[in-house]
Amino acid sequence: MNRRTTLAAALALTAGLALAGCGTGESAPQFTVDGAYMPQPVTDDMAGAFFTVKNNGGTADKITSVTSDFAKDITLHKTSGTKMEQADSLPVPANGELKLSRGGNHLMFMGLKYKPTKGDVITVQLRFAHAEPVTVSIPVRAANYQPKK
Ligand SMILES: [Cu+2]
Repeated sequence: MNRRTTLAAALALTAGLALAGCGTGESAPQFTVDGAYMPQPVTDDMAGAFFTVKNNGGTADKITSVTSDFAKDITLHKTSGTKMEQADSLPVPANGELKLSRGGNHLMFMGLKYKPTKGDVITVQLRFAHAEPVTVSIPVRAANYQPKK
């Protein structure tokens, strides 16, 4: 059971990334995450989450997986038409952003440890093909929550 040490390592790496990214003019991927939320799920079977990842660097990257103590199984999903399908990765363009939103790309959580309610905060680690992991705190909102534009 080394989940705790893995998490600690991820946090340490994230802190290092933030420091290394401060004031340097280089073009390595540098991420900021905005507007994260998880609508309070109806059951404890499944939950979704949304946010925007901004890449402030000149190098494209992609999210390849997401881990959390909150759920056994977290997958990346994209929506084509009315059908959602699992994606192996989600691209974050250089000097661009990856948007996860209702009806579009999203994170899908299954095997939840508990049913989250409004006011809870879920912590996840985004893992990239190239950059170090980024830890994101995702507040749980009302089931019908819509972010302000
Ligand atoms: Cu989905």
